[in-house]
Amino acid sequence: MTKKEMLQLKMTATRVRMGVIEATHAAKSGHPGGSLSAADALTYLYFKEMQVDPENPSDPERDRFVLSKGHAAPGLYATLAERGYLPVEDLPTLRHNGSYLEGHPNMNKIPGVDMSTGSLGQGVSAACGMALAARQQEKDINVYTLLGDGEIEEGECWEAFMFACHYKLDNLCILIDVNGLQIDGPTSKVMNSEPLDQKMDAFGFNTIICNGNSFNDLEQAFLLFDRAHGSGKPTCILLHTTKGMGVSFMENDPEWHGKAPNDEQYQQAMQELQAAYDQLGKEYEQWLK
Ligand SMILES: Cc1ncc(C[n+]2csc(CCOP(=O)(O)OP(=O)(O)O)c2C)c(N)n1
Ligand SMILES: [Mg+2]
Repeated sequence: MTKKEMLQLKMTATRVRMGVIEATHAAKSGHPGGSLSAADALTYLYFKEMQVDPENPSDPERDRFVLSKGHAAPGLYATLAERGYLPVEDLPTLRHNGSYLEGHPNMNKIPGVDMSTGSLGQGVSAACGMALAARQQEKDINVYTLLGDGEIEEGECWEAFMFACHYKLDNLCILIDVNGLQIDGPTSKVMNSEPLDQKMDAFGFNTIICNGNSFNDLEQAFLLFDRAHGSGKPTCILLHTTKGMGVSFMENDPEWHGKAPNDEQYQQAMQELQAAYDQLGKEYEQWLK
């Protein structure tokens, strides 16, 4: 990827993070931690990887995305807003009475949401069904789904993983946000899933480990997914990320899994993100010269 593209993606991901903070602060609830860890992957998916058109969100030929870790809804909504599916100004209506931006994604209300999720473990199963349907209809559709590393403590995920490999769904890309934390502590203490790469390999996946907060790494990982088409193997990308990424006091702290910033914390978070954005803007201008 060119330096210009890289800077643009970083700036977009920073605006996505600002959207997450705006939304959760206004809602006085919601899930910033896992939205921030996934912001780079969501940005890459919607701005580089997926064949989608915000002008035609229900195009039957579009690639599909299922946010299996549905609590990261603020991250998805902020990404959809940046991509033009919905107005950025609507983000602060998150979780308010009457708003279409519910605490977890509702496919019947939000343009660009392909599956309603929130009950952990279920989204990945729906994604498998979508990938199988696309294959049976001989359509060139990729299906992407994002899970959390706490979510995979749900047995249903492993049933879906078996299904994906049994049916050779090489148009399916399972992303797992390995941020090391779930709702109230480290996944290694609550229910250790490591060595995850070996487990996914053993199930039959084309398994890729990447830094999920690096656009260079993400580019390489999705290239390997592309190359796996025709192999009969579904892809699993293990995104090693930092929960709360981009807001210093939220990073690596399980407290920020499902808590909103108060007014003071909101100010600090926005200042940090604005400073990062301005810095990227300067680099971008220099590059243009
Ligand atoms: C079936 C089900 N059980 C419990 C919950 C409550 N819950 C919401 S998020 C979460 C922890 C998820 O951790 P992880 O998948 O690691 O998410 P991330 O770190 O990416 O935010 C739990 C237990 C739920 N949404 N669904
Ligand atoms: Mg996690």
